[in-house]
Amino acid sequence: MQRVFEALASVPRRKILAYLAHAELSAGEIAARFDMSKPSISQHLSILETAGLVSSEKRGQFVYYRLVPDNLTNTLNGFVQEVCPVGRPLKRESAARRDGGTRRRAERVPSCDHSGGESTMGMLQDGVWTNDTPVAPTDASGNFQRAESGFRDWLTRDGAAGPDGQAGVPAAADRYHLYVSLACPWAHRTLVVRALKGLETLLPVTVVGPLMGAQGWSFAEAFGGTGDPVNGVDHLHQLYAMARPGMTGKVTVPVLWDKQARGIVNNESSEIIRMLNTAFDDLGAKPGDFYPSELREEIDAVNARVYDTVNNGVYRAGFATTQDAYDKAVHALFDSLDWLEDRLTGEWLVGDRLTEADIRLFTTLVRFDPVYHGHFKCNIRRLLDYPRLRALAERIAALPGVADTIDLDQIKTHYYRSHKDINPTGIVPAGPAVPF
Ligand SMILES: N[C@@H](CCC(=O)N[C@@H](CS)C(=O)NCC(=O)O)C(=O)O
Repeated sequence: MQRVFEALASVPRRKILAYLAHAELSAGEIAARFDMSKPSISQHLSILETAGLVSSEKRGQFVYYRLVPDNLTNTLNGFVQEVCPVGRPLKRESAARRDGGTRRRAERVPSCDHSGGESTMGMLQDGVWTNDTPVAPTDASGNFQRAESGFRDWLTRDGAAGPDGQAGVPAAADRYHLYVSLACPWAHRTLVVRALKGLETLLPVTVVGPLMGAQGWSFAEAFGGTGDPVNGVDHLHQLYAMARPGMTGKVTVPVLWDKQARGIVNNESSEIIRMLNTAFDDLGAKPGDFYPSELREEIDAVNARVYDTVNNGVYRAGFATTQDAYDKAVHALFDSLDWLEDRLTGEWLVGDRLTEADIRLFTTLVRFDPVYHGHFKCNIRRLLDYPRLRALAERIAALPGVADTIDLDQIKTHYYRSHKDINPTGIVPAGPAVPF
């Protein structure tokens, strides 16, 4: 598919859209109509055909091409979203066309519309990628609603069941793989624990590009991804469809992938970090317990408030679609930040050691001033206005391997360019300076 994007990237967009509008033409006719050389149009069409986007039929001495609209629409949506620098997701619209003097029913063709409107994003529906669900689903009162993660098996040292009886799979070298986005705060948690536990070799990582385009997260190197050496797919949704054919649901990072079973073990970050805390301990993981039994009750209590009002709270503020929903979210967020600042009398949030409570807060703090303060309107105060929280974030960033998990470019690019409904121009701000 990457070849298709590369080929398409070299074709003026109006010509690609013109392909769409002419459902059945010979290469020669297309070339003549759009002022392109026949070899170059044939080359594009044959790439599109290899990718299953057009079919061809030889009639007499001519080859006629017919587009496969669903596949092509998906691909072009991805193309325009990811390649056009300020492109919006394609909107379907009608276009009447004349063919051989007979007015025929219009093809539904996408157009590249930079004029504003609501961003949409995708999910799998009965195993098929669709991209017309809202970026941030809200309830009737304008409150952002986060979907539940759908894969909840548990990685343990020996394959025993998880803490609440979840199906267990045994830790092993060279069996599991982590799929992440460097932009995503939830995925970032898993990278921090992976670094602290020294799991770089035991648990390799694949990184999606920062833009969540019309095909969702992409591995394509052209869009900042690392490629997918494990499954060779271009988009994360293909992995989900492979893991659970016919599934309906969101396609999110992080993903803990089982290479042996060719399936997803778990896609819930709070659970993945808990697994990584101990699962590889017999296989050479570094010492370190970030969920010690004597502190669990307190960690759980801090996590619950931080998740609701801080980690997810910034999204609730940023994706609110009513003033009331925003007001509630933003005040709850800053009440919690004030509360955290007050309770941070020592180095760490719970007890006198680093725990997952700190790690879970950390990935939100890193993004706070560069993204949430402006993009999500969380601007009552900045992280820099909270000396203890800032010091906590800097303390964690200074732990071995953690600085390498922070990529501010990808973080800013992702948020400011993927959420076109709240930042329609896609412009990424230059500042502010942050200590990470
Ligand atoms: N509860 C999940 C949330 C993960 C999540 O929402 N990830 C975002 C990126 S920051 C995502 O992949 N979103 C894609 C989508 O919503 O379609 C977790 O903590 O692992």
